[in-house]
Amino acid sequence: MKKSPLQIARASYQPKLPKALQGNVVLSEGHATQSVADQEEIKNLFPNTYGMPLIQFKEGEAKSYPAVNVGVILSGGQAPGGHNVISGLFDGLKKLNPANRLYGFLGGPSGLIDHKYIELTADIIDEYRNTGGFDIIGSGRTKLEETWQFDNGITICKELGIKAIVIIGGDDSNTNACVLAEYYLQKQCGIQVIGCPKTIDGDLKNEMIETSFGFDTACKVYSELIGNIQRDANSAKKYWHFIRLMGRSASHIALECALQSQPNICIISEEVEAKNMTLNDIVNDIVKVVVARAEAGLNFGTVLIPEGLIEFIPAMKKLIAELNDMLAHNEEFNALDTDDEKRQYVKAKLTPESRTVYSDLPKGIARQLTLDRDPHGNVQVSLIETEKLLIEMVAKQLAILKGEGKYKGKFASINHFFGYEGRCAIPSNFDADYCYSLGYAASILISEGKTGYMASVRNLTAPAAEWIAGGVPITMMMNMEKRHGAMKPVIQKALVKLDGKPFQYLAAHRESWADANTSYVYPGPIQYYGPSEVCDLPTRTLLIEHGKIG
Ligand code: FBP
Repeated sequence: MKKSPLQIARASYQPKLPKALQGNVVLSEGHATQSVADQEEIKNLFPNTYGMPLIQFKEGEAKSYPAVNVGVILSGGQAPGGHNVISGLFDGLKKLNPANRLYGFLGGPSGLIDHKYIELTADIIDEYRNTGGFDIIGSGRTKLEETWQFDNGITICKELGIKAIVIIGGDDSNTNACVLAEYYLQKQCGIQVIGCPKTIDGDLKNEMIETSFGFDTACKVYSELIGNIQRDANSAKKYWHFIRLMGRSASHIALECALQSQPNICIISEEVEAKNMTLNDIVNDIVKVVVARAEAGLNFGTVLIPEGLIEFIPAMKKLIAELNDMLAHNEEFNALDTDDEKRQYVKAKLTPESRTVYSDLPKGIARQLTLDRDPHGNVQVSLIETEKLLIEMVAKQLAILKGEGKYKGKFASINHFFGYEGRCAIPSNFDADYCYSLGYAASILISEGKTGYMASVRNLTAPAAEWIAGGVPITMMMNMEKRHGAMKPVIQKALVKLDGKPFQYLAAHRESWADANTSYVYPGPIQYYGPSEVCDLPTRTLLIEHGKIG
């Protein structure tokens, strides 16, 4: 396969490890832990994996470990650094015992269920060191939730002599990893399960997991693009750019990109919900900034919009819930021929409040809300082009103001959606090092016989040598939440905290970023070689959270 010069150079990059992982490692175990909430319920549901201690790795004496075979699974959306988790796991296992073997299940969790796998040898691993993507074994979104799936897993693990499975995934996949660990302990089948925190969305984080991997690289790629757009906007001075950013429900990506690039406006879904804002409130806020900048002769700007916004507008949330109930597997609706008939059908069945919201929406968006549905019959919120919706509504409002003589500017807009551009980027040094360390930590947890743990690496704003590696019991991160109508034990999803330092930083600065003294920052592309303060920099979210930026 032909490689770019950067790919060739990155193949020989040696990821940095925390000091405690560089030589021989011993475990230091803390006190018993408890779940973040709903302790009694979680304890009852996880009698074997509840309350286990936190684990920290320390430098120690050499120790010999019996050989183990291990299986690894990539689960869910791609995130930069996945290949380094696998190479760290491979190197760690080989160092602990050269007879250890690593198998990769193909295409995500379904590989375990359907017995599709390859053995990951040194030759294969070397091809993928420090590269983006999940293509070494592929990923998938099959959920490991049912006992027949777990039992299929036992069959293949027995066949291959696998004693441990590493699941690299987001909050849901790690929740399932914990359920699997508990099930295998109950069955006494001798298969350990270890999780690794992956997702560009940044919503798998808590006291012990400072960030999920991939968030750093993805945000740096999007911030570079936003910076480039801002430089263009500031040069041409004629367009307003509306930029939607991936990230599912949480606004961490939009917030981090705003902290890096200082756009004129950054909407945070969690704030919209907390302030009970309507779509019109959001539009009016944008209009105010557009008008004020136009008065200063600046008919350009940038607006960052988190992917999940629409779900956080309380009135929209209600409308979507009503549509989900009404349209899930609704044959009567599906039999209607024209868009107009469908629109009338929906209007007739909505509550008066939701009918008004629905009627006020631009027709294209209203149509999207009724057409694009997932296999459960729910609206696929991430497919809704909120950036276009906002542009249309802002333009309408500005036209009214123009008619009233309250706005004299020009509004020309361009819309963007950034997501796939960053999910498979070559991992930044931060993600390359962090992921390699996570994989390495997983290899030690396995060799020490642990199960139901997530590999953890903390103190991430310090140089890599000072990072603290260990394991966190997954039950510690759990609470009970309603999913598909029933209460389930799940890892608590981390949305943007409005009293958290990163949001507070945005809130304190956004007025000055919006006004006529354009304060854009142009982050530029990820740097892999050069001074450490440029190449090894963590996200601004982490730096602000750790008090490194005031
Ligand atoms: P996960 O890490 O939770 O799997 O999601 C990552 C993500 O990129 C989201 O930001 C986005 O909404 C979703 O995946 C897109 O999914 P798909 O890859 O199926 O298009």
